[in-house]
Amino acid sequence: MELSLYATPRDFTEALAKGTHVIVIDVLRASSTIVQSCENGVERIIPVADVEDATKLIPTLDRAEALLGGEQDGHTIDGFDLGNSPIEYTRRVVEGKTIIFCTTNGTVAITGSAAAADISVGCFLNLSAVVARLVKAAPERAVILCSGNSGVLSLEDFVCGGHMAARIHAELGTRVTMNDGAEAARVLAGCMPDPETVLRSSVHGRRLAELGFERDLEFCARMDRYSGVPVVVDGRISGHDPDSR
Ligand code: 3SL
Repeated sequence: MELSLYATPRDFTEALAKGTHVIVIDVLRASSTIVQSCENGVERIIPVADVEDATKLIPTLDRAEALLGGEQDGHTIDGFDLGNSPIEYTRRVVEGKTIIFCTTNGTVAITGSAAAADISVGCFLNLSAVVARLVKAAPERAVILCSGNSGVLSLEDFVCGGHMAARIHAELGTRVTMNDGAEAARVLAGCMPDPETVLRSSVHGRRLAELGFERDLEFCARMDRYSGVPVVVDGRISGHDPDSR
């Protein structure tokens, strides 16, 4: 397996995406919110790149069954039902629902990966499961795509990707070759074993704490809380991939 890690989606072109298996990471907070929603029985999530796409889609759905979720600058978007705090996405709120989901970086990374052969969503919450699914699929080319923050590396995504690269390396040994991004992230992750410390020291984590989302940091730092892996098929995330369990 050729494993590449991109610190942001900026250099991950459509040509590079073709034929690859991609794991999209946005630890704070889009990936964590998607994983949490799938755990809590959401019917499907439609990730969109911007608010305009979300507002175009919502009239096409039964409003009683559909929710608008996501953030701008960390806050709930005007007219949306939910923000981007995974702890808002309880079973009572999301079970059986369709969520149109729009965030600054995470959903942009997901929609931008559309040309890939396989797209899964990963974070600390489902780290072992998303790695196991990839190793089982054994694609020739795999990508760990960190969402970053407006084109800039995010420590929490990079270190989470590094833990994934380390696990893949441990599983496959000489059968995996890594690009410099994957190797750098793997080495850094070895020095940062505690996710909560990573989240609390990152720029985005500190900003979320200032905005009052302290509990989200604690939640998103939980390693392997879940064993399901959200997968994106034809632009939709439909609960969990049964093969991943
Ligand atoms: O950028 C994103 O996609 C969001 O996850 C950012 S935030 O954590 O909701 O501010």
